[in-house]
Amino acid sequence: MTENAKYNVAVLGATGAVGTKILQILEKKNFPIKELKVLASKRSAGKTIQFNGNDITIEEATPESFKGIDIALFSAGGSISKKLAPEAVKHGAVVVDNTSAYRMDPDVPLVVPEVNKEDIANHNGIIANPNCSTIQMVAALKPIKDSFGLNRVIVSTYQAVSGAGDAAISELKNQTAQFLNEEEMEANVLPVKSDEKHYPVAFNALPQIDVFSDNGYTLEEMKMINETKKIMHADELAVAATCVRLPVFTSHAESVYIEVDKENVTVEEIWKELKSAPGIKLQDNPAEQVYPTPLSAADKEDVFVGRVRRDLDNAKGFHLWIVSDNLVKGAALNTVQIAQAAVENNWLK
Ligand code: NAP
Ligand code: 3JM
Repeated sequence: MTENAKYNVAVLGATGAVGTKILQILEKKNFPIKELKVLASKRSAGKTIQFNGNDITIEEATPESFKGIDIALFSAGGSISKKLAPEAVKHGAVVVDNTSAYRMDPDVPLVVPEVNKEDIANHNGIIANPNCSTIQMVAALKPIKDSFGLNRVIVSTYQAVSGAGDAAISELKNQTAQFLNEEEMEANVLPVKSDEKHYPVAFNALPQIDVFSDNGYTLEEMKMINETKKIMHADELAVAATCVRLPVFTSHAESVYIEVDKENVTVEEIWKELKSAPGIKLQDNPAEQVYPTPLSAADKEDVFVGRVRRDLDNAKGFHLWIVSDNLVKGAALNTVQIAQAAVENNWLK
């Protein structure tokens, strides 16, 4: 990095659940910004957003928005990324994309800096930020894989509504009030806004996140499966996922079963690796009821791991409970960390 270099940064989707967090984290990390452009839809154009104490006017995102931009952080949905990321790249920007639009493109690095930061160097203008559920899982599994090998992962998720945007957050609030007032709960957003049926999430658990694919898995489950193999450079790793939406506002939790390669690994050895891993905090003491929960992880930057225990039937099997704020490490923080790594290592080009 050139000493004291500053960059023109655009945030697309700046008014959304993810975009709002991205702006907070850029501020908190004192990202080297020369000029900041905040972009959203026509609906928001002309309104203002506060950044570092200044009012910044929101602009409608168009292909021309990216003229002179060095780094563009995208979180306005997959179709908008498909349309505007190539335009931003044409104008010379490096795009960090938070949607699923480019994640499995072989030409696009898919990065969790604690796991595969070096992949950023191979970008051709677009770097993809993984799905929130994938990020926290691979961050915790990386130190285990490095020390003991990893053959299989079976994960069940307990995901917060904020992963489905501001509309889903409002829906859980409204349904909760309706239920407590003994009114009928209205469901229009979850499990998937564009799908045929909608079910209340309040006081419920929905085993559908994103739409179904032909193999019986949802797209969210297929994202976890495919993205995990790509980020860990492990095509041979067996991964299965069941993704469930819960009436929780913030933080995804995951019950994860793993099979390591090495014989006779102990829980204490796994603890030791997790304790020294970047971005991971071990909270595991059953005797004192210590373990992470969605509320305890909310607004924190780390991925929290607890309940590490040996499987009772498979000597190479272990169970873990992994919790992290889905909008922080699961989305905005990881995006900003990718941009920071690109800047610090001179990987913007
Ligand atoms: P959200 O709260 O619904 O916000 C959507 C944002 O996109 C708003 O800023 C909205 O602007 C903007 N937008 C919508 N249509 C647009 C258009 N035609 N042109 C420009 N901007 C437009 O959703 P969110 O939860 O922040 O998620 C946004 C996207 O980020 C998702 O669709 C998903 O692809 C991605 N995401 C990724 C992760 C992850 O795990 N990495 C997690 C959650 C979401 P207005 O306010 O003007 O409508
Ligand atoms: C999280 O394209 C869209 O409408 C957004 C769908 C979406 C995604 C996605 O596929 O990009 C909503 C919430 C994600 C994600 O991170 O994969």
